[in-house]
Amino acid sequence: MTKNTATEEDQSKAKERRARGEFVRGVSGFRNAIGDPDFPPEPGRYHLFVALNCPWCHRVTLARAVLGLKNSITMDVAFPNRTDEADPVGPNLWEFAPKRIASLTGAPLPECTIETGTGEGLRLAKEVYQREGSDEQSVPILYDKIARRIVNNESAEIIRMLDRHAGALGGAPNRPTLVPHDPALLSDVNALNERIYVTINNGAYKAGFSSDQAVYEQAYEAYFESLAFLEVLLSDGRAFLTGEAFSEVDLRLFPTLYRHDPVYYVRMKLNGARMLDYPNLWRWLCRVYELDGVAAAGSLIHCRQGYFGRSWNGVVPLGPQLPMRYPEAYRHPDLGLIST
Ligand SMILES: N[C@@H](CCC(=O)N[C@@H](CS)C(=O)NCC(=O)O)C(=O)O
Repeated sequence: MTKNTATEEDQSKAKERRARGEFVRGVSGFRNAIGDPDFPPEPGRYHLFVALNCPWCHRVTLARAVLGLKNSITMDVAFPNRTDEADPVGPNLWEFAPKRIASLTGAPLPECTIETGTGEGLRLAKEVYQREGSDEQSVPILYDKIARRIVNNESAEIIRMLDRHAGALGGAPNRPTLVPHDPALLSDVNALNERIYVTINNGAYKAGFSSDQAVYEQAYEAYFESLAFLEVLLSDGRAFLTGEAFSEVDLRLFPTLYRHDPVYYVRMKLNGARMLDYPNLWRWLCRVYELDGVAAAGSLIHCRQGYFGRSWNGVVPLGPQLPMRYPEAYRHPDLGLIST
């Protein structure tokens, strides 16, 4: 049924697969686009609802930052842990709670905001959907503040519409082109995106959130095979995955590899190797981290607080500590040359 497995997971036999313990990501319901007659590209019109621990949101915050759209697309940030069983509405919901205390820091998280996109000061991301009769609850959400409607809640599509309309949305004149216009290059981008989505971005969740040993092992193998493949791809000295220019492929790989050593190695049981063990991928990670806006578009505090919350007794592992703490380590491409 699913058309594009670079965007979303194949849904065939999803019910049976879930019953066997496989984590199968669902399909997003809002699929309009900026540029449709109802949603003209204009600075100041659009809004994002995100959580900084969510890797799908991270794609979108990265696109907003590198395209220079931070002043023209507003954004609300949810607390990294969802609601719990004691919540009057229910557990497992994203909450706008700037005063909530993070167990990791013993203080509120300064990036977290109240909800401002609808102007109604909603508490839960779910309520943004409920206004439109939907029972979805996921982030990211791209919202139109003029039409007062959700535009789209599929990150792969949101980053493409931000790129396509970056000029009209108020983007920086010197911004990168994320999706190449050249058809040959575009087909490389699409093929790499698909492999990276299936085996790395979503593959990490399949490894970490499935309760079946065989599904986990297959996801683990595929994840590390793809890392080895990308390590070889970068070994010719190219700066980015499709050549000398930063593209959508780099943007979509980054949120997963940024989380690998400090979070996924433990949480997703992806403990075959660290990013530090891949000198080319490590240097690539540091190169992307250095780009304007990238470091500020993510937060490892939110990631560590969020991933080790409900499913990890609320206790957050402290490492890695050697050879350096993260994210400081991402400022050191030289660390990747140390072989252990
Ligand atoms: N297809 C969506 C997936 C987004 C997604 O799965 N977000 C997670 C957070 S990382 C979520 O909010 N899930 C809703 C839930 O589990 O209740 C996208 O890429 O935009």
